[in-house]
Amino acid sequence: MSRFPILAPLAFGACLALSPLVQAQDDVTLGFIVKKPEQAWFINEQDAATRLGEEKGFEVVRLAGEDGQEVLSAIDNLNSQGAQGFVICPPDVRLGPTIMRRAEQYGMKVVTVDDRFVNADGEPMEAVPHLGMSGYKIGQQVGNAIADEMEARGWDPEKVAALRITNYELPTAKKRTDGATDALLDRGFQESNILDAPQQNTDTSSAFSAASPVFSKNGEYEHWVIYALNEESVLGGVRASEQYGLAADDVIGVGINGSGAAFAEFSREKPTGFHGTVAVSSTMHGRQTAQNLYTWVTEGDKPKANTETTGTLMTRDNWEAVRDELGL
Ligand code: FCA
Repeated sequence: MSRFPILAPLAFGACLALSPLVQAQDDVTLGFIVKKPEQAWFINEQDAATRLGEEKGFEVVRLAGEDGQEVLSAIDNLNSQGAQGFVICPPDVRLGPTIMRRAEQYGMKVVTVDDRFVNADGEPMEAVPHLGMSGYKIGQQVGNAIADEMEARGWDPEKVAALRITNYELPTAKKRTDGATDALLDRGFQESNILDAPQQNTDTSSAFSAASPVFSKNGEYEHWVIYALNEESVLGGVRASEQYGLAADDVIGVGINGSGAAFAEFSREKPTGFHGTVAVSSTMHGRQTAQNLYTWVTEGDKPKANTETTGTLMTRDNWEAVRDELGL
């Protein structure tokens, strides 16, 4: 009886000091590192995470990581600010093991968003919690949207080419274009009319450079459809089709994301070859990953290994309604 009142508080204090799992809630700083800080998709994710931090009382440090060096400096920078962890969309998924080594040196927790780390064998790093698109299904939605619009325009499949802008180094990108291809083939698209344009990156300018020569070498087709891992890349393909001299009516481009890049295109007075995009909530991606990391830091609950999100087709006709529905 005499010893407990003294020992119990001591033991409790020692426990708190030794337990790195649970963080006082008013002292949380989390990083949010993205590969393309200028793209609307990523700006929106970082905004949503920042807003959540304001609501819950933690700080979000927004950082760019456009290559491996920049990511490592961002992690050093976060460490000097006392951050407990970060959300990241890496510039190259193969950097996963290097990024994790640096984070572990500092005892930081890491979750990935959009692009999932792979290990040296190219397999997903299951130990790092991830949230991203269900790439194959969303790709199928793209393929079906293109097939529907081809039917609506009454195009003869023999005379239609597909510009498939690919990025096979990024697994989610491959899943998306594979899903679109499979859906198109199921709907009767001619396999030999699918022409590849491998892009170096995931942006508009790399897609434009990849697409231009494909148009100029294949002048025999009457109509074109265009797909890629995201709308930024499809827009690069659409711009290349315009430069080649194709009319908007002869092009059906369908993207993925539903971000400011698509809104700007739908807001143009005259329709372009950009028919639509499968919109996914970047707001939800940013908010949910920040929430998952915050819960992990403050309560010790590690998030689920993999969460896959779904999409909704957005066109010139419904884009504002879909945008509002997805909280964009
Ligand atoms: C990748 C793409 C982005 C976005 C994200 C969910 O990172 O590059 O445009 O589609 O997946």
